[in-house]
Order: sequence, then C-alpha cells, then structure tokens
Amino acid sequence: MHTEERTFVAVKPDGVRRGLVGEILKRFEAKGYKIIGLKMLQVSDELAAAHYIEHADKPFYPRLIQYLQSGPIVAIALKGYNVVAGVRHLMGSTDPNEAEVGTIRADFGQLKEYNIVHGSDSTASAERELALYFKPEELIEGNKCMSELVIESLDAQ
Ligand code: 3AN
Repeated sequence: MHTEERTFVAVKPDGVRRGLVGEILKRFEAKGYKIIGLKMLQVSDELAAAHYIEHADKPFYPRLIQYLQSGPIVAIALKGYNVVAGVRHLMGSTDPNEAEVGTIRADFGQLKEYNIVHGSDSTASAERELALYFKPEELIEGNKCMSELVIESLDAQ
C-alpha cells in the first residue's frame, strides 16, 4: 500500500531574488507532487532560530540565519509518494558543486552557503517545519487533480 507524505520546501532568499521561484515550482509540479500550501514571507528572528535549531552550535550558524533573513522566502508545502526523499533528490546535495547535474542546486547554485532551496530531511522534520511555517488551515489537501474536476463538471451538466 502506497501512502502519500508531506514535506516542507523553501525557496531561500537567493532563489527568490534571482527569479527562480517559477522554475523550482515547475520541477516539483512536473514530478507530480501536489502543492498544498504556498506563501511568501519574511522570516522573523524567532522562526529562523526555530527552523535551524539543530545547527545552533555550528560555525556557519550566524551566517545561515542572516542568509535566511536576507530577503523574502517562498514557503511551499508538497504532498506526494516518497516526497521527502524525492524532493531532496530533485534539490541535489547541499554543496552545489557536488550536486548531480540536473538537480536544482547543481543547475542554479555556486556556493553551499547560498544553495537556493531547503527541503525537509525526514518525515518528522517535515511535520515540524510545516507546523512552523503554516497554520493547519493554510494547508489545502482536498484539492482534486484536473481530470477529476473535468469529469465532475461534465457530470454536473
Ligand atoms: P540541507 O539543506 O542540504 O539539508 P543541512 O541541513 O545540513 O543541509 O544544512 C542546512 C543549511 O546550512 C544548508 N542548506 C546550507 O545553506 C547551510 N550549510 C550546511 N553546511 C554548511 C557548511 N559546511 N558551510 C556553510 N553552510 C552550510
């Protein structure tokens, strides 16, 4: 039995500033993942600290927080089969120079400190991060795919 998962993705400030939001969303949609939440926001001090709490003792932490808050981000909630691992595969390794060609980070990034996208690394992280960035009512899971809508509208006539 296949069960769909949810994950959290963010187009980070460098991705937004460089006009890559559409390109990135396009790749997730083309894969077949369903967008169940989407918004642009400026990350507050509290949210940045909560998001990267596991990196609080790392030498790169202050710059990581500064980077996340350096401009608006686009927060994306996705649903799909194995979506957590699948999104990380589409994003590529943390360092764009080690990421496989064809992945978002390899195709658009140069430095690991500015690697364009964030994606949750487990289903547990995904639920934690979704709860940080979205209120429950901001996640719309009941939307149907195009074919279902078309058939329903014909039946209704
Ligand atoms: P990923 O985003 O690939 O899951 P994490 O969770 O290990 O990577 O790191 C979170 C973020 O911290 C990365 N997206 C990157 O921006 C930054 N980062 C990770 N490792 C380093 C590093 N060694 N030097 C500078 N920045 C780093």
